[in-house]
Amino acid sequence: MNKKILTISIVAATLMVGCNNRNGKADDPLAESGRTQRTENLLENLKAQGDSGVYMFGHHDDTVYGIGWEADYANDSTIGTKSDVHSVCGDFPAVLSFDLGHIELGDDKNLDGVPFDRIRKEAIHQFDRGGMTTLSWHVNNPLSGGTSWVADSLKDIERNTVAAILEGGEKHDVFIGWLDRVADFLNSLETPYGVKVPVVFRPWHEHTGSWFWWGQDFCTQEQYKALWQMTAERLKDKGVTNALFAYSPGTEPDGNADKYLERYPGDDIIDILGLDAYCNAPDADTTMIAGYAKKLDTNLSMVTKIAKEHQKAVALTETGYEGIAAPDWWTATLAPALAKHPICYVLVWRNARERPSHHFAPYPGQKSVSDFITFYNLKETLFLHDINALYLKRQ
Ligand code: BMA
Repeated sequence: MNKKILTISIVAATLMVGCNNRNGKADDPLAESGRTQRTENLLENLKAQGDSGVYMFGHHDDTVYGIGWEADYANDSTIGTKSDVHSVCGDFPAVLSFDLGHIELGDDKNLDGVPFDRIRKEAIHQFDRGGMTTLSWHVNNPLSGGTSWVADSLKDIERNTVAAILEGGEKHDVFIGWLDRVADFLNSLETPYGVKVPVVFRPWHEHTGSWFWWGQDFCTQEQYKALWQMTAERLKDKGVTNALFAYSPGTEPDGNADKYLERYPGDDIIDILGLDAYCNAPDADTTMIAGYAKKLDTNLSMVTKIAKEHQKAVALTETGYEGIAAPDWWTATLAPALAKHPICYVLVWRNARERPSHHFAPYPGQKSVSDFITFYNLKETLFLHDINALYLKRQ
């Protein structure tokens, strides 16, 4: 090849690389980390958001069902159109959350009866309108065939489950297949114009308690860390480039950073430091509500301190007051508890259409509606209309 042709080839190749980056998508380049640039931008924006004293509001299964209704899954024109939160304040949560439980089984619907195809479409739609999606995973037990929740009668099996799915274990291959189904789903989160939808993936949550088979009493520290390592590695190997990872212990560390970090899989795996903390206060018991506020304060102080040292974003990855019996809970309890801490989002759990007392967000007629509207209007709270440029590079 003469010099001139060689030069032309190099220029042409350079131009092609410039247009078609390693990902093969003109406008969806991969960053140095191997994740899409938008995914990295999201992470940077989440960190900055926390530091600026505002936080996004999130609600689990918000747009797929609520009290007295369920979306028409056969009709795509209903995607992202109905929500208890929207019915109450005229805006959607900035953060939607869905669960991947039962995707591992190859089922069409998740453990709460929501089709995975609809979850995919909701996440893409939420991205298209500027909001964010987070995904949890209440994965079944591959050894006992049971659910995520430990069954007393199966305790011996539960104790061996994590060991059984790690490398060398009898269920390792099965479990890799389960992870591959998660990877396929994450890879399928792509807009029609070829952009991967960044999401926050939050598996292996509340492991500081012992109600899930990956919980404190059912595996060693090293096994729990290895579980995360295996998860992150397999998703990466399967080409997942659009997932941030959130670590979300429960309140058991109770302000003790060593406890919080005891099973931490490492800065190279985790992007967001989370906390799951619920308000249990039957009959609006004021002492119990105050206890929740204190518990939040103690644990969020700990998490935000750790996050500063590790340069991570912080989120209240799950919270809520089942039934919201105190009508002023949003502005008298939740907002003041969050005001002191640089979190990027707060997420309340679902409004179960099949079990109406199991609701964590208001719906028309619910007793905290008027207070929720005040909460919505606080300058600190961000809903969908308040969000812009979540996926753009920070200047
Ligand atoms: C729990 C409850 C369950 C549900 C699970 C996964 O907290 O809401 O009813 O199946 O989360 O969404």
